[in-house]
Amino acid sequence: MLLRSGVIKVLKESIKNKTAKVLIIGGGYVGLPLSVQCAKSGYRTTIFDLDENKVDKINEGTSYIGDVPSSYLSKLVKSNMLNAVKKYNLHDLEVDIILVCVPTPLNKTKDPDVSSALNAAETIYGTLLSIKNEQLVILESTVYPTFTSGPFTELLEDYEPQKPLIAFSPERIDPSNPTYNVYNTPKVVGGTTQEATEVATAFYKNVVETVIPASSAEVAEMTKILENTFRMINIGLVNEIAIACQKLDINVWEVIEAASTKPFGFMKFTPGPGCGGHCISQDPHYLAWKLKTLKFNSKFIALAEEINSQMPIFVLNLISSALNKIKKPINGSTVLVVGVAYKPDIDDVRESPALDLIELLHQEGAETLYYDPYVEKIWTPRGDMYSMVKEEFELCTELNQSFDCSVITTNHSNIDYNMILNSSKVVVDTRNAYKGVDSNKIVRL
Ligand code: SAJ
Repeated sequence: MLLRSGVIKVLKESIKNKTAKVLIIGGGYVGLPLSVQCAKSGYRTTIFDLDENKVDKINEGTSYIGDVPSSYLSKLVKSNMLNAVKKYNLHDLEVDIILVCVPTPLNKTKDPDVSSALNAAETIYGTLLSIKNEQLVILESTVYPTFTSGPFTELLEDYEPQKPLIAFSPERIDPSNPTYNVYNTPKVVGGTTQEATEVATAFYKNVVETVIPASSAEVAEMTKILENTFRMINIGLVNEIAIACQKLDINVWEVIEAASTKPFGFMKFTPGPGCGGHCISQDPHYLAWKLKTLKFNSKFIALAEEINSQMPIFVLNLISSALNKIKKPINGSTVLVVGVAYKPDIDDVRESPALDLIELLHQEGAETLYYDPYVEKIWTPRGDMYSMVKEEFELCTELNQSFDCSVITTNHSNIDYNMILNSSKVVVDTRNAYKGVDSNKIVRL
């Protein structure tokens, strides 16, 4: 049995000459692009996912993630640089580097659900470590600070003879971002030991353009939390500014454009019907939860959450006053919600505030329909299912009939907003989709 130092030397060598084999646990919007980048960089890469459909699709070379073209994926699969496995045949895998990219959502009470990350650790401990002497395990899923060196490592630490090197590196995937991808987005990485940081840094340097070593896993965990809490709080601020401007009868969009001319010390955020997505609206609650265990309440996160989560109600009131203009109550009116994805030009509806608004409209008795070219079907938080209103929508626009009110909740770039305006009696615009359009039919956030 090699001494630990010798084993680590072997691992470093295998990283350097790219004979190291990589396993990615979790083939989702983080794991699949990362796997492709690892394989493209010359590392034989395997993806393990509990969803057997995903495993089959990957092995067929069929991508299910917009940012990963199937042509890319199939080339790597055909050249045997990338494949996927199902639970039952993890045992015959000899891997050196394991990247954990599993979902770490919040539960209903906004407490972190890290069960998938702990299950991944058990999978590693139970099946994989027994195969190889030394391994590098890097957690990429968003967690609360101290989780990596705490519960995640504790699951692995009584493993003999060799404990794996363990590090944390926050995923910075921005779905459908046309400029930034896995390769050119700088990668922060911090190990539970200095050695783990060094080895993880050496690996990522062969996979991405820029690597930023941190002095610990906690620094890397907190980096991710700061990045996304910064956004959530500024979204909350600009939403409160929008409410203030409504009360002062000032056009908030003009104010934001004017403030954006400041070449330093200002960063543009825009208001909307709330804060959706699986990152920004969720990650800051990891920090809030951890701080609560330390008897500290983060006021900023709680306040931003309060403002952002109230925005659907604020928009409902805008719809009510817009319908009042045409002497119609919400109850019985036909309201078309336009754009239900959580941000423009993607099909992801997770935590989308449009779903909350649809539920509120339904509760108020509106005949609620939605139109979103990216999303065929949705379920509201209460579980009601809606299919996209393709037929009625096209009929209305062709026959120039009209919806009592249309509300723009997500401003996809491929929607004809003029058509929406012509086929609605009033329009509530929460995304400045009608910038520069002068019409008394439009009520703006
Ligand atoms: N939102 C606003 N106003 C804004 C910005 C966002 O209302 O000024 C809303 C969006 O409509 C959405 C939510 O907030 O519902 C989140 O938007 P986001 O632009 O932050 O998009 P995400 O959630 O996809 O965030 C990702 C993040 N990437 C990772 O966490 C790895 C984030 O760090 C990126 O900065 C962000 O994409 C981005 O820049 O697009």
